[in-house]
Amino acid sequence: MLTLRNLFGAACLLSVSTVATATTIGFSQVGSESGWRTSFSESVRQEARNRDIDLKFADAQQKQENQIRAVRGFIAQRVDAIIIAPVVETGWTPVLREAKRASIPVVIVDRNVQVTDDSLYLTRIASNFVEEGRIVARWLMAETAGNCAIVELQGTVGATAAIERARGFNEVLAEHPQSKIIRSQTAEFTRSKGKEVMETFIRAEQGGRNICALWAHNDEMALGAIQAIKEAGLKPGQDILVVAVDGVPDYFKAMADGEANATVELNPHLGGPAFDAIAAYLAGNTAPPKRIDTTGELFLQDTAAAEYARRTAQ
Ligand code: GZL
Repeated sequence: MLTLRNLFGAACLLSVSTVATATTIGFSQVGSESGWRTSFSESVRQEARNRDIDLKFADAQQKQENQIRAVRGFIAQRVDAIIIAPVVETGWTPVLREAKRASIPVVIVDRNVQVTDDSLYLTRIASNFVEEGRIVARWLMAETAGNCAIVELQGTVGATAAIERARGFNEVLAEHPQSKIIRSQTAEFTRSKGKEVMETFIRAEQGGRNICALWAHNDEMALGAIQAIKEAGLKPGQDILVVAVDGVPDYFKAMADGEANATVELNPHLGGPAFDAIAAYLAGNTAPPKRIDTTGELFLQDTAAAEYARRTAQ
């Protein structure tokens, strides 16, 4: 006979089993070096809350050793799955093998890992960084009739986004012999380093008068460089054209103010597709596509004010 006592006991058992089945996922994030990165992190956290996922978030402050330590910690905690946003491409094979030996699926998001055995991760969700570089370069070559002396602020050395954006940009530049990159240096994807390096470029290039355009591998570095251009008495977006990638709100504001010219949006909402791939795997679909593409589109000054309003209203 079903008594209230039995019913209560069954309810407790069910609630414990429900709690016990909540998915636990470890997320090793690069850091918080840019506006894009922080919006990416917030998007993943929100998506985890939406799905009742117990997210273990580890910020590596842009150091790979911190990421590897965090992933080993997730393995020791026996999480259900691991998401890695790798700061650089190399050095991942040993810890990915440890995750595989522990039968814990790993999803790579954003930048890539350089491994010979792609069974070490379930899938990679990311933009096509080479295409981002091509899109920006094509716009700049059209804007300058293929005749432009360019300074380049590179992203973090060894990061896929830096390697591949440069590859795509240079591929298009090679079609325009009147254009070339006259100075290039890493500014580590940060605003402060972007300002610092651009100041040295300006000093080295006749107070900036030799420079036709700045190509920055992300908006954050470009925003720092814009400050340096203004402090040198020049007009960013006019005296020196400014092009970048990410599509962060502050950069849309700069374009709306005429201080920057173009960017390619980088989708920060990578948590949903990552959680979907993990859920499918845990439900028995062990073969999601190896690569999920999230490449964004080009944005220019003509829509910047509306885009800024839309993105800051939310
Ligand atoms: C690219 C991503 C880059 C962003 C930067 O997908 O890895 O890292 O473009 C961030 O803003 O630092």
